[in-house]
Amino acid sequence: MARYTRIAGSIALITLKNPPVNALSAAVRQGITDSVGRALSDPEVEAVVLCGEDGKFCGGADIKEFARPMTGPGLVPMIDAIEAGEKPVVAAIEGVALGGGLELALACHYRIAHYKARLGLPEVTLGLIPAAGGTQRLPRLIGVPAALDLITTGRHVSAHEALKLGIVDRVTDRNTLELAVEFAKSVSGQPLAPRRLSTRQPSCPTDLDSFLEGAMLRVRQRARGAIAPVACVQAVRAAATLPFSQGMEQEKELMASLFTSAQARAMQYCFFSQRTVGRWSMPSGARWDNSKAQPIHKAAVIGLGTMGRGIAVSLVQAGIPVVAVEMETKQLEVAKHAVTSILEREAQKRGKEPKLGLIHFSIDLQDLREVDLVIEAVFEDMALKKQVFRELSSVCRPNAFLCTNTSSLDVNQLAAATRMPELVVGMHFFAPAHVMKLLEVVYGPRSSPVAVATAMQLGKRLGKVSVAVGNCHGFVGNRMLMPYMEQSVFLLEEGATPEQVDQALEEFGFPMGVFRVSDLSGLDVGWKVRKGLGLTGPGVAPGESARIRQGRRYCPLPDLLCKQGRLGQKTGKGWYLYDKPGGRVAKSDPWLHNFLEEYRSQHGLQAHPVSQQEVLERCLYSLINEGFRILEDGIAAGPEDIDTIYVFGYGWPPHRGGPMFHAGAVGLPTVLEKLEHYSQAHPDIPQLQPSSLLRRLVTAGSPPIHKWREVVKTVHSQL
Ligand code: 3H9
Repeated sequence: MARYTRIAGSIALITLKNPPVNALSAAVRQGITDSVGRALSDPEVEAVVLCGEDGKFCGGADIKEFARPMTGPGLVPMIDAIEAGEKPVVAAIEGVALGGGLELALACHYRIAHYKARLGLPEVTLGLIPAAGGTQRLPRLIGVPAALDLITTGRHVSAHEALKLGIVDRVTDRNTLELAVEFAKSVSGQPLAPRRLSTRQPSCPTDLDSFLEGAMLRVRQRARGAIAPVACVQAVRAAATLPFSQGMEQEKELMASLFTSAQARAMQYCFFSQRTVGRWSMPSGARWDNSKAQPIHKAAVIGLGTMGRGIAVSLVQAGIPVVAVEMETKQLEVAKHAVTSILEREAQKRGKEPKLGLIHFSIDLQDLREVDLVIEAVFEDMALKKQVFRELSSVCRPNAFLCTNTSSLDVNQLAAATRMPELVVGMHFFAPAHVMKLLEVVYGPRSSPVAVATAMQLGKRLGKVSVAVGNCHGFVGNRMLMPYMEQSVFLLEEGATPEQVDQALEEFGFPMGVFRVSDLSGLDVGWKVRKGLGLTGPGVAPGESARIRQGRRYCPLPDLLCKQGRLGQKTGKGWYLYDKPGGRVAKSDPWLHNFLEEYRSQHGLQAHPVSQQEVLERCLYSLINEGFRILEDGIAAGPEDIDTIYVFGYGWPPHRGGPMFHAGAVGLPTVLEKLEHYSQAHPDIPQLQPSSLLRRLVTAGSPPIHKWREVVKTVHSQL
């Protein structure tokens, strides 16, 4: 709703009231419409101030209403009435003015923002466009290029950037409401026509057509198949080329086609999933709301390779003092140089001073005596990590949390090497750790709820999307990646090329196909894991067939490339060829194609044409199948956790919701039928055998994804 009050004699104050973000629900729209009408018709009111309760202007249209039939007044007529009114309306923006919230502010004649406020039109991240006039008014206020940037990326800007762009008229560190009231008084009686954005001409680049064409090209490339960013460009083009009323018509038409689209549903599911995962739970019954996090005043990172450096940078950027430890002086100096330059570069990007004083580099473990939490990021080797945990356990305070950044190793074994196993959890960051948003917080059977709550809370402070997951090989993300990667190499044995597989996955929406990613991260990473699992190297029993391991199909192709020194970009060749070691541009490699042919003939394999459909079904459904097993095993609390991990950590296109959402969108019976088909064709690949949870869900009539948790609960209760 909206509260109407009269203050300072002649000012009507309209306060949006809909916690937590004052979203524009039907009741709020009704409240604003009524209050604006009242203010305009009251002869004693000279000006109006619009604000939001609890220090938040407005988070936009109420996304929860999107799934229901629309009730109450429309946003567009409400906004138009504000702009057309004959009394000045001043928006007093605190906290956020996002989406419909900013569109509401753009209809006001003046905008005053608190310096901590954030503004933006993030509709594109929900699969939509700002369709309450945002695509038409913003270009008329700040020009086509700047508006296009904000609308197609959905990025939030600070109040200071908004002032520079011309979105707001004033920024204040005082009481925003008081200033807005003073301001409203000072402008009452002044002509309003120049302040109505709908009457302005947008400022356009001189070569508008080629500018818009170039923008469309760039947006299409970045969109990876998402339709909303393209519609954003079309709507801004309408603003640049058509009168306001016709532009509004175009905006409405574009929104109508997006609003009910599968992509918008997927992206809104992602939005809510990201929030659902914050309400974590453990099988023991410990939850986000009954487990108290401990404050972290000082942390440490042990091992300053690529991951450790990124983690240290993340901690410093969040304002947490860090002790950064390496084993030897020489390595420490190299790491110090690298961390310092990342901190300087990142600070420069944000126009801030680097917080170099917060980090202390050391080779002495005794420096860890005072820290509240340690993140171990040494080499991925169980014996080495156990040694480190034993030492940490004797050096650190008894109540210090000991976290490991392992990407797959058993957290429980590390906990067992310490005196306080309940204080040990996994904090699995993704590279580069100061950039990637995902954090898997891994609890072992002995991890205490306090330790999990503390790691989750720390993740939030670092700006990460943190997901609590159980302990198993590879946790959630990497465990699901294994069958996906296996299928991709099996497809090479059967006749596909890396180019074909990558193209299918990139057209689906991944930023990079599986082989390009493998070249980027280094083929030796997986080689080491497979050696550790006894799948290759000295651990393999003599006489075992090259293509069978532990009774299942195995593909030695990646191992063979590693043995040839083809480790990916760093050696200048892997699945593709690069112009030099460290080169970035992947080219097809005739050598590799010959090698694949020779390999097939050596193993008596008949190449057959592999369709794009088969690539997608084999790679994606095997990954999804593992996701169902993970739910069944209780490693992830719900499908939202898995989907959030994949969208934020593994490049799954958000407009496809995440792997589990995708399974629901394709239809669970279809996924089941395809898996049955492929597992019959390849009985030596057990990962293709449909999981029992998938079968159960199909038997239960394929309920919508938000009901899956109930089915999983029944499965667990029957175990
Ligand atoms: C739009 O405006 C369309 C128009 O252009 C045209 C229409 C014709 N609605 O994120 P938090 C809930 S589209 C409903 O944890 P924070 C959220 O689900 C909209 N609910 O807090 C959560 O609920 P719960 C364009 C919303 O402080 C709770 O609020 N606007 C909405 O970290 C707290 O959220 C956007 O895209 C909403 N609009 O961040 C902005 N927003 O506690 C979307 C939030 O039950 N919102 N909730 O899980 C955000 O980006 C962040 O929520 C915000 C606050 C930055 C505002």
